[in-house]
Amino acid sequence: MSDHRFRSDEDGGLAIQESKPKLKKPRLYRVLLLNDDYTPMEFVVIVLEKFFAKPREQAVQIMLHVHQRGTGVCGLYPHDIAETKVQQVLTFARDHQHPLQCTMEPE
Ligand code: TYC
Repeated sequence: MSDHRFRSDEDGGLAIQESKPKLKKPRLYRVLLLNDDYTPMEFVVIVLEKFFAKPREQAVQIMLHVHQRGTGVCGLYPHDIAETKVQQVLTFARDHQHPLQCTMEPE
């Protein structure tokens, strides 16, 4: 019946482990803005629009939240993207002589 010389799944005795599709969800990090007494409100709104793609209304809300509560979330990102955003904000603030601080923390 089934002639072993012509078996189509012949593997020479090797066990083949099928690999599972294994794209894991990345851990996310919150990027935070910190309040200070000197950075102009308008500058913070521009930061939220420019680096976090927030529409103006939402940018104003987040800015006011930070102003009133001390800190606020700009967005959730994988580690390397969060790190880049933090650096972009710090560089932009320093370039404009504002003391605005930005940091990240695990979700
Ligand atoms: N507190 C600042 C002011 O009164 C405004 C401000 C808001 C600064 C948010 C930083 O992350 C910040 N001009």
